[in-house]
Amino acid sequence: MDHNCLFCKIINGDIPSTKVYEDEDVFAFRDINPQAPVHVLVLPKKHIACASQINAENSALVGKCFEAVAKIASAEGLEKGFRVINNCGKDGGQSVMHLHFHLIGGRKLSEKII
Ligand code: DGP
Repeated sequence: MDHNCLFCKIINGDIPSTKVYEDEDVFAFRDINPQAPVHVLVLPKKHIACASQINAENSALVGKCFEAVAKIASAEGLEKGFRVINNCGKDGGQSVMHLHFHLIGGRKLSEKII
């Protein structure tokens, strides 16, 4: 745990959140500023600052996050599809430096970024 990290504090229960999923390695909660009817942040419990820090030692946790994405999407009724977004670093628009994936859905999403 990084004691200066907002998301580590949420995972640890020091800051409240609306949890939607938890297992040994992954935690997921609703975004405070939802951009769609379903907007869940899915993250590894282990503090990894951003996607540029993914390596051979920790990449399995990314797979675990995407296993959770599939489970949450099913539980949230997103059979028609959804979008997963990761912002990395300053130019990528990342505001909280704990690796996380935005799971967004529940409506027809607008214009693609790429
Ligand atoms: P990003 O910009 O990709 O780093 O996304 C950070 C997201 O985290 C942003 O969509 C808002 C959300 N967020 C920030 N602080 C809190 C909080 O205290 N609680 C919850 N639930 N979400 C938060």
